[in-house]
Amino acid sequence: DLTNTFFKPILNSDPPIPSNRCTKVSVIGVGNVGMAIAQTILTQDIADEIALVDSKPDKLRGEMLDLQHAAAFLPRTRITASVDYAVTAGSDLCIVTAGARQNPGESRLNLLQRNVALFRHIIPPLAKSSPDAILLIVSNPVDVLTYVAWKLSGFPVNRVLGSGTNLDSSRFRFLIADHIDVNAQDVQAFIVGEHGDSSVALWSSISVGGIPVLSFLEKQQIAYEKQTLEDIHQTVVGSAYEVISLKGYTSWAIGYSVANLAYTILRDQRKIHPVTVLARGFYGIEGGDVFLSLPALLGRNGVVAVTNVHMTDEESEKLQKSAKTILEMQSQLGL
Ligand code: 6V0
Repeated sequence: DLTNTFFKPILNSDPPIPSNRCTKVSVIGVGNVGMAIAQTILTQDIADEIALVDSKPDKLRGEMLDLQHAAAFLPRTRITASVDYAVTAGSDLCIVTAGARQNPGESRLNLLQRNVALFRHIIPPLAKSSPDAILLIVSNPVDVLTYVAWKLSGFPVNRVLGSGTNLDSSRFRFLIADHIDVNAQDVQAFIVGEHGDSSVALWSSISVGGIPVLSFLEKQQIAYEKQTLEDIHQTVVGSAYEVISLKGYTSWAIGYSVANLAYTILRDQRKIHPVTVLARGFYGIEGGDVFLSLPALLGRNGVVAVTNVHMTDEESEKLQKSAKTILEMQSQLGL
């Protein structure tokens, strides 16, 4: 073989260590979002292999080749692709971004039902090929589809999560950081609940460089308008709509946001991210197996725990309302 033609083994060396323990990530759906995630993961050097799956074979092969051609500039990563789920076998992390797009005038419920039908074709073969993997759902509506993926995979609840409000929280941190002209990484702020219109901004727990913002302002008797806070949250809620109306889709921020989750999970960073998890029993959320975003501790086992962050009565009431909105949608699926 070519390796032995090019290289002579050094004398008296140990036999090669079997290289069968590699970190493998699969990305299902190679649209704008799937490819932004795949390419960001590539630059972070967290996977030895990335497997791509899509239902369109030409698009899939084109995307695979285009990434492979960047090999000279990137950490060594094997990139494979197929319409067959066998290519995903033995994955540590499976990221699902496949989804139908909303047709003009189509209701969200109708779109959801079409995506549930897609998930029936995607999740069972994915779970079968990688029975020990962590499933990370990105397709929208992400909260309900994470529930659907949990049901269809039969996986334990720690190994099924959704990207949820991780992106909304990053938009929120950016806007606050911009407002006070500080690095967004120094702003600790969570948006929880539904990834979408009923999301909840946890103003009471925002801190900048360790300083709790609202109580600081109150102590200094600095007046702030509640409306200013509400406006920032509304800008976050409108962000996706704005980007989609301007460029047709969102990609870079969701790419970084999901690659960041992949890093925390695969490198066992035990960092706290607001992501979609089974929320029943937390913060007074009752009434069924509802999935929505809460600040969760993530590591190599997936979801390790949910953080006991302080919420005001108003915030936890809003969160419970958000849970009801999602449960209503879920109850119409008959799963
Ligand atoms: P896109 O560019 O239309 O890509 C979707 C891809 O899925 C296409 O390449 C399709 O061929 C593929 N696909 C469709 N059906 C199947 C199937 N059965 N098996 C395999 N592949 C299939 O969409 P885009 O990439 O822009 O968005 C993908 C999903 O991510 C959508 O549901 C978005 O709403 C969702 N997003 C979620 C975000 C979040 O924060 N959770 C953020 C942005 C987008």
